[in-house]
Amino acid sequence: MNELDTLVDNARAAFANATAPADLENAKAQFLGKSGRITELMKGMAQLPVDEKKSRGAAINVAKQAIEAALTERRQQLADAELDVQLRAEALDVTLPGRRRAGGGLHPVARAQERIEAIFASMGFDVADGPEIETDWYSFTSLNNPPNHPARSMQDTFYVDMKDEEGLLFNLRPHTSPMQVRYAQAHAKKYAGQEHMPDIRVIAPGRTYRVDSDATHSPMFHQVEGLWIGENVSFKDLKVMYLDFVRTFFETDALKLRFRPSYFPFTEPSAEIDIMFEQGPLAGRWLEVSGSGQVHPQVVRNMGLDPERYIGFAFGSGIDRLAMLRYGVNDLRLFFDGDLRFLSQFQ
Ligand code: 2NM
Repeated sequence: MNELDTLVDNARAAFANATAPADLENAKAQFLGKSGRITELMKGMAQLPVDEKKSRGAAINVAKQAIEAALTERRQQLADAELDVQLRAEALDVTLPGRRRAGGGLHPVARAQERIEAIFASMGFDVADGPEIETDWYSFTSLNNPPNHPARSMQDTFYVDMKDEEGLLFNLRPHTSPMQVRYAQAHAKKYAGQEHMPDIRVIAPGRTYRVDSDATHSPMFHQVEGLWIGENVSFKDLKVMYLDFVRTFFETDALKLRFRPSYFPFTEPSAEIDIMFEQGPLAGRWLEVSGSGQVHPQVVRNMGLDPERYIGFAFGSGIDRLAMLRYGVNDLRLFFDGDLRFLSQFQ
């Protein structure tokens, strides 16, 4: 092998050894640079006799072109390899499953409340919403609670360290009745002096508070109270309306309802409402689902209405309890522990 072939082979080997572009450019300088091997060979031609110059020059040029071609090829290889590394690093696997945002959903008690609101709205009831921090008058006095009635005591009601105009502490409402009284007052005022007043038909759903905590009582719970007052509203209307409500809520007609005598300061007479499923896991047992009664004349008066002319009924049910019966939940505390393994089952 002649000297020029060896030089080309050496250049190819040096280029192949270069694994980074900077190495390759250094290797290039050794062969093609100003003081590289090819340049030196060109300079060496000066001493040659004229007739040898031509063939020697042509041979050096062939070697130079071969080295240049090898350089170009190696440059391309390195550039390709670099691009390959970059593409691998940025590769996306479009077949991977997407990262899904966990779906939110309504709390089972909120779902129950929405159902209750929709059912009563379809029966012509308005839905009223109001303050959770109440005055003594709205929570107790207006509802015919005697001043020393135990419902008022510190055992039962949460008080807020703030006094109202009468110098009495505000409370966290222990029932939603205050909202019924507020609604009825506004209604009475709106139609005062007019010959005809439309019936009051309203439900007041929402959060309520009592000092109580065990498997069936939570210090914060939910109530829905209903009120229907007019000139000729009776227990018969309550029974028809409430039976229709529970049959719609529980999605079954195989259900019986009974009234059981009871006592509340704000109603006279008063009754507990029990239901019995005729089918399903709860069948055959009377279940208490509501308190109710004919609104006490004093309460009607406190609403701004004449109890000689207007009469009606009210009821109060626990939304949490209705939700427990509907969804088959046996411990009230599950609703308020915030455990997603429990809550996500209702979505
Ligand atoms: C109950 C039971 C019986 C009730 C009474 C009133 C109002 F505002 F008319 F006085 N609202 N809700 C009532 C009656 C509530 O809950 C167990």
